[in-house]
Amino acid sequence: MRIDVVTIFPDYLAPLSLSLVGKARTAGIVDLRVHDLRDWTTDRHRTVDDTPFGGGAGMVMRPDIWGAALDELLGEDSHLLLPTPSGASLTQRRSESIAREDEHLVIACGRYEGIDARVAAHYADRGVRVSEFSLGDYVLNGGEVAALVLIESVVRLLPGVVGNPHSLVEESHGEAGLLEYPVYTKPPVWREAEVPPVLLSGHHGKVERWRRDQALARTAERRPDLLRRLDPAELDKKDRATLSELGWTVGEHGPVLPSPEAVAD
Ligand code: J9N
Repeated sequence: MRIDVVTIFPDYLAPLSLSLVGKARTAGIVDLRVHDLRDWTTDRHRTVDDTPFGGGAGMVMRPDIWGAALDELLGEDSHLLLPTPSGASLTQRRSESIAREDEHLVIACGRYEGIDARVAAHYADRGVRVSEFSLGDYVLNGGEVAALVLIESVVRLLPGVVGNPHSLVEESHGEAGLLEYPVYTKPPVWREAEVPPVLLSGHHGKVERWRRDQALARTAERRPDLLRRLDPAELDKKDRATLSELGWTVGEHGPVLPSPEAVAD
């Protein structure tokens, strides 16, 4: 995969030389290049922004500078990605489809006030695949951290990057739609806290059941939104018994928590 990142802060992307993404680069699995947007300016001050039409606080990034950069970097089969707090949140499913389908990503990191809206519209009109994405409902100063997150989440899914592909499916936000169960290692007692005895029992079936129950209980407690989205066909009798003990019932659309008002007295 080829990835081009355009930013006014190229040093912000320095961590992409480290760890797993750094290894994927040296292994030739990903060709990642970081560009300074100011290289496409033509004035003495290397200006990339201007005041907003209609007034208001802050500055807006100029379409002419972005146009010059993106005309040069986009090819026939590129996916233009724009981090913005107004985009839909990045999800594991989205990272998976990018890792599976895209040959070339161009990530345009704007500042918080944004890039002139005609830029995304222009490339979409020209037939470029354009996606605005967010990381969540909080404000960053610019798109650089969002670019780092997207790149790490996608690159780790490329064939040959993560040593054991098994660890890619057994994790939180994996296909089961549940949070991960808690994990433990040695020592078996640490500051008087014991590892749950079932994990030391050597009984594989009991361990699997315990982990599934922990995943269900954690998801119910921490992410009821995820629990409600589970496909009821994926829940067996034992899952339903566990959920019932947690106060949930499984309806035709998935698990539901009966509201107190709905209970007859
Ligand atoms: N989730 C999120 C993205 C952002 C951005 S992208 C560019 C500026 C700010 N803030 N929050």
